[in-house]
Amino acid sequence: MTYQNYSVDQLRAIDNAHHLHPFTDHKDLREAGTRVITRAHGPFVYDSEGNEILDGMAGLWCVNAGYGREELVEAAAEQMRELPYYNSFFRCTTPTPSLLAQKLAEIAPDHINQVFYGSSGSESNDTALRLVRHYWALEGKPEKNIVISRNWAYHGSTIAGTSLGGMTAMHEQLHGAVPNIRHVMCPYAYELAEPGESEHDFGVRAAKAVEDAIIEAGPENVAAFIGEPIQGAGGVKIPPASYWPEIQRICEKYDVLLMLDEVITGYGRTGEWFAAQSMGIKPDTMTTAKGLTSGYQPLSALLVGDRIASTLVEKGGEFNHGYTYSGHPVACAVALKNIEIIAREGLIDRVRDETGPYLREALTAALGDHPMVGEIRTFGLLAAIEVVKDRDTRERFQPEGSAPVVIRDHAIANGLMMRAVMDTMIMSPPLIWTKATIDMAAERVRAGFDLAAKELR
Ligand code: PXG
Repeated sequence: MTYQNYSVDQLRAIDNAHHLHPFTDHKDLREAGTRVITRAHGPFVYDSEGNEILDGMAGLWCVNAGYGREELVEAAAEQMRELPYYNSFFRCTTPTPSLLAQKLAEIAPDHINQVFYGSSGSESNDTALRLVRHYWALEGKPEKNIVISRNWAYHGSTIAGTSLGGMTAMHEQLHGAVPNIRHVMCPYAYELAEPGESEHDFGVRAAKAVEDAIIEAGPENVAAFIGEPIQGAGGVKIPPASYWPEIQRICEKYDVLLMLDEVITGYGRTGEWFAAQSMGIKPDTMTTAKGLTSGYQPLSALLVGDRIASTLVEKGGEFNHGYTYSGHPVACAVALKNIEIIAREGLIDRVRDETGPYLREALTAALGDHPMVGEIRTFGLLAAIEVVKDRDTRERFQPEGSAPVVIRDHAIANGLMMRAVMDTMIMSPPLIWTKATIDMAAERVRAGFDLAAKELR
């Protein structure tokens, strides 16, 4: 490795001098310095000090098949030798994006059979937004172009992704969002359900907020609703079971397209290939990325349902949109191999039948009685723990979001990588975790909470 000629201190200094990191306070980072991750294997990452850290976030919600997969390395190397790049513009294609599209059509819900590629979730959400508006224009209804989204949604960091998303701090720096995108409440029962309101009723009420927004805008003006099946970056907000079927019903009632953002939930995380299958819904578009290649290559795939695809094909006319790396042959080769591995090793069934339920049991056993835990929720291999100062009143520590950072730092020091989102601790581990890995993680989270409790009291 080229970097092995440098000491860790030199690498830190170089990073500090030249590297602007994403979602970072650059003044802070210059003072605090960075943790240098140098290698990884299986469920572990290793830092420059040689610490072994269990990766509870699968990188950034993406390394579904775990680290150190030689087969993925080989798939990339083989493709690079044969054909490192060619475009899929101007009536050209290359073999791997075609074969991957066929595979994706096979594992996606039946009514989804077409794929448009990008290199990131943000890019594919841009594609999705353009595509639904283009669809309605082709259908002779160009005025049907408003998209309803939700507070706390994360749909990426490009201008379209930020505009679709519902993160106020990101909107504040946007200085002009993409027009005609509206936001409604998200189905976050822990904070938004009324006292005494059942999960079911809350889910129906949260879906009704979408219907109200459609009616207010006029259904003839609304192109689509977009949502993450489970809000990830917003704090693993798992909707009540009543929510998605209601959303589906409402979209059908007003002829509004359903755009599902499966960037985090796709490729096994919820115990099915896609959360659409877990929730039993039929989206018109599904944005996928991350777990598609287990993060070994940057690649995203917008999965497009038959309704939109058939209009594109029947009406014709160029869709003026695409990226240099749409259908990158190397990224697609890695994705094909990654999907083969996930299927061959039965990782998805394991999440659904074994590790998903066990993650919930283990976290509940480790933390269910902890004075700083307000709620534990999981779905497949996604987990959230609400951090409170008082379990009964649900009072939070002040300032907002301060306590989880303390827990996170202790968890990392104890060998578990976790993330803090406001007042919620979250986990999204690789699908290769076993019951033994989960036990190890649960013990380390508990240690993180205990040490934080001592520090905060
Ligand atoms: N949609 C969803 C649901 C995502 O989670 C994107 C789109 C954008 O994907 P790209 O590949 O453009 O980043 C994401 C990405 C976090 C965090 O802090 C989450 C994401 C990205 C960066 C940080 O949890 N999710």
